[in-house]
Amino acid sequence: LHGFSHDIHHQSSSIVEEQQDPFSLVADELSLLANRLRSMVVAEVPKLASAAEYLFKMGAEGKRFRPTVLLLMATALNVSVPKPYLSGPGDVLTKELRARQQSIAEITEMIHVASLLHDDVLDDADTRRGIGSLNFVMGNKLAVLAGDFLLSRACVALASLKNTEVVSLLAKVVEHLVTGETMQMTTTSQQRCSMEYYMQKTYYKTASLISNSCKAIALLAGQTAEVAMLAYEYGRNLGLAFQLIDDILDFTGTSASLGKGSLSDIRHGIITAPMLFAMEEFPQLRAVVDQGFDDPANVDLALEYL
Ligand code: GRG
Repeated sequence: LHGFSHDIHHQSSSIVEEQQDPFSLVADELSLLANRLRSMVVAEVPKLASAAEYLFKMGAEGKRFRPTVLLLMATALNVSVPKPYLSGPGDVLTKELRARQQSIAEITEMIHVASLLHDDVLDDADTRRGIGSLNFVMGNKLAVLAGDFLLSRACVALASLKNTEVVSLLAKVVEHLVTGETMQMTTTSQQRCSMEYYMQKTYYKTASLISNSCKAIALLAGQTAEVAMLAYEYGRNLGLAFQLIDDILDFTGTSASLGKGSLSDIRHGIITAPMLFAMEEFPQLRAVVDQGFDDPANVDLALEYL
């Protein structure tokens, strides 16, 4: 993100000079997004309504990394919106365009939160974003239904953009999330210890949402297929890097900094990048990994190699 804000610096130095932090560059739009999400997920049935309210509770909103990247991507790409697209009253069209891109940021966050809800059920997690996870507070059944509800609201918002390419891009991401999660759940010992498998799974689980939503921002801006592909590549690499750092933080972070318990991957038997790199250096770690991590003593043993 800092690299990204550096690029913007060249285009619009005044914005960055005032506020160096990339998140604060879009602070107003992030609070608009928070309000919009709250109003978009109001449900008819009281139980579902209170689940939705809990999800977008103030102070437990997560980092909003994806919306921030998308809004900054929009700022970068709208600078050079092709002229034919802007023919007519430029200001109105630019505002409309920005609103459509804000909608992509909202849809992306809704898909992300839906995936977190289902993930916490699958992992039986008790904490998320520094508070009790929805499954912990309201039960697995409601957490699954709240995830489905959010996905439905995301689909409705997506359809209203009336852009079939963007709809199919983001609809496909849901399949990718499910694919990545399934790949993670059903590995053979060989796959668990393969960097190639890890990267493929990580693309599906984390990078696909970021890359395809970045591409959607470019497409809405009327950019060429080439620029849209570059936006996709940027998002893909950023998403992979984000997950690598997330994997490291699982080993180095604290409950307070992570908003959930640390060492959760290894305790769930998930082999992430730090362990894969350690295995390259210490081949004897493979035998420890193969024993699984049901026994906490084995977790401690593996940690000695990291
Ligand atoms: C129902 C859409 C849907 C999917 C079901 C469970 C599942 C399939 C997919 C799980 C995908 C998943 C949880 C990937 C991890 C992505 C990730 C790095 C999450 C953490 O993101 P942060 O750190 O979280 O941005 P905050 O809370 O800050 O938003």
